[in-house]
Amino acid sequence: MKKQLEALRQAAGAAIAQATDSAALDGVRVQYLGRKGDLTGVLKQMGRLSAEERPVIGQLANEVRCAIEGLLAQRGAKLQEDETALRLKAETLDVTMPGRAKALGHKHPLSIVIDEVKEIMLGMGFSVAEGPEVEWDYYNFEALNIPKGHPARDTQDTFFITESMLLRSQTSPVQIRVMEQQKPPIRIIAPGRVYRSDAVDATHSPLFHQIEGLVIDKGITMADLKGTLNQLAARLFGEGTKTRFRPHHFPFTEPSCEVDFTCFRCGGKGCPMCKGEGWIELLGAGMVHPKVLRGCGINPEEYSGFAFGWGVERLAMFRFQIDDLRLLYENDMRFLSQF
Ligand code: 2U9
Repeated sequence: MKKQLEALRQAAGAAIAQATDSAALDGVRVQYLGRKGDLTGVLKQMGRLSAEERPVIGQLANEVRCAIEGLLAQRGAKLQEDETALRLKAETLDVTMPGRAKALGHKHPLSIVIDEVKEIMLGMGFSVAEGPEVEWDYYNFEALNIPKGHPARDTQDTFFITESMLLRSQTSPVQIRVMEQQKPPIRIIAPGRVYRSDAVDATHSPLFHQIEGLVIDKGITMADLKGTLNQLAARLFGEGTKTRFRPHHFPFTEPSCEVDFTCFRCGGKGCPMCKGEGWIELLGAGMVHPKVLRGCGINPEEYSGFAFGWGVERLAMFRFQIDDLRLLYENDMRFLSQF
C-alpha cells in the first residue's frame, strides 16, 4: 500500500502539472481526492492491514492527501491568474480609438422646397390643408368644372380604383373639401403627392408633388394674385425676381394664366438654364371659376378668389439644377447627400 500511495502522489502531481485550465484541474481533484476517487480506493483496503501497519499507512495517506491538496491549490492559483490575465487582455478597451461617426440625415430636396414654400406662405397668413390621396372622381374632376368627357381629363389621366374613385391627379380636391366645410375668408395651401398615368422619363413621373394655393374672400382680384406671387417669387429667388403673367386656360379658373419668373441664374439676360429666354415657366393660376365656388356653396356674387398651382419637382429641379427628375426618387446617397 505504501507503494500504491507513493504512485498515487506521483500520478496526481503529474496530472496537476498538466491541467491547463481550472475545469481540468477540478477534474484531477475529483479523480484523486473525490469520494469515489483513487485515494479513497486505497484507503478502503486499510482493513486488511495489521494493527501496527494501520497508523503508519494512515499517516502516509494523510501526507499524500495534504501534498496533493497543496499542489492543487498552487496550480489553481496559477491557472486563475493566467485566466484573469487572458480575460483582461481580451476585454481591453482602447479608449483612444477614434469613434465611428453616425451619419446625420437631412431633408430630401423635395421636402426642402415644400418646407420653404410653406414657411413663406405661412408668413403671409396662409395655413396648410391636407386631404386624401385616394379621392372621389367628384372632388378630383366634377367639382373643378371638369365633367366626364372634358378634354382636360385626358391630360390628367390617372389611376382609377373604381368608376368613381381614383388616385388624385392634383391637390385641388383638398381646396374643394375646405370650401365645402369652411366659410370664407379662406387662405390655404395644399401641398402633397399626386398621380398621373405618365411614362417615366427625365421630366415625368406617375407620382409627383404639387403645391396649390387658394384665397377666397370679399373683393379678391387678380391684383391680389399678382401681389402674392410677386412676394413668393422674391422670397424664393431673391428681391429682384420679376413675374410675367401670360393668358391661359384652366377649367377651374377664369380668367387663367401661366406665370413665369425671371431666370434666377442669369437674372433675365438669357442663359442655358432658361434656354436663352430669360424667363422660367413655373406656375399656373387664375381667379376661381364662379361655377366651382357655387358648387361648394359659396355665392360668387358675394365672394371671389384666386388659386395657383405648381409642380414641386420642376421647382426643385430649377432650384438645385437637377436635370433628371428620376434622381429625386432613386434614393442614391451619392446624389441625396449633396443637398
Ligand atoms: C380650386 C380652384 C382652382 C389650382 C391651379 C393650376 C392653375 C396649375 C399646374 C402647375 C403644374 C399643375 O403640377 S402641375 O402640372 N397647376 O396650372 N392649378 S390654377 O386651381 C384651383 C385649385 C382648386 C378649388
